[in-house]
Amino acid sequence: MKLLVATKNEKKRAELERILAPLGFVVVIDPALPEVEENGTTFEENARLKALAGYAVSGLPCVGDDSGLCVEALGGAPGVCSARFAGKHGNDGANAAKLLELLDGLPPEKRGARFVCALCCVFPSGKEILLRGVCEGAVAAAPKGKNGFGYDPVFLPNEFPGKTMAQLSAEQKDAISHRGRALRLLANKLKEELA
Ligand code: ITT
Repeated sequence: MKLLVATKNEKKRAELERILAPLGFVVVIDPALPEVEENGTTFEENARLKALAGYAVSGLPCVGDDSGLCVEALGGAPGVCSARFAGKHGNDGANAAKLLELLDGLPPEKRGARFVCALCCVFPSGKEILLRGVCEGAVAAAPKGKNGFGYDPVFLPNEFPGKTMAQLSAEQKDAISHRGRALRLLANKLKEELA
């Protein structure tokens, strides 16, 4: 099944593709994808806006991904503002530095956080699937690791004690990440639909 992924984030697109391809999906991108104003207040609303915009330009079944980091000590921030936390959209280094500064001095037990990924898939029939995946963990004291993107160098997933997400291989990240979990749920739903 052909699926358009409605993202302008290259690293996110690569993750979507490397998880969906082995599940049997042909991932396509559309260079004409418009810039979507992410004015929803939830990850789900924004994922849906992206999926609808992608479908509108391509006519293909389309997946939108809205994701981010929710930090307990910050009341869930940066949340849907994760990409622009420090001002400029997509400045990963500045976003992570701002987060570490805000949590400076907080002990490990007060640094709880979760990555969230909402996916919305829209179909030419008008049908929509909406779901989310979560990865629980904590914010590290300092950045470590070179893999991944965004907040990966400052996020310690519960499944790999003492390691940041950026110290994991792509396979290790996909097995436990918010995006990996959400995509596997989506793949199962799509297979049920098509059965
Ligand atoms: P599109 O809207 O074009 O898909 P974007 O980067 O603007 O790309 P989002 O609005 O969903 O995407 O923001 C996601 C931000 O959340 C991203 O910039 C990272 O800072 C963070 N994020 C999401 N998934 C992440 C992951 O797997 N690892 C680290 N940070 C992640």
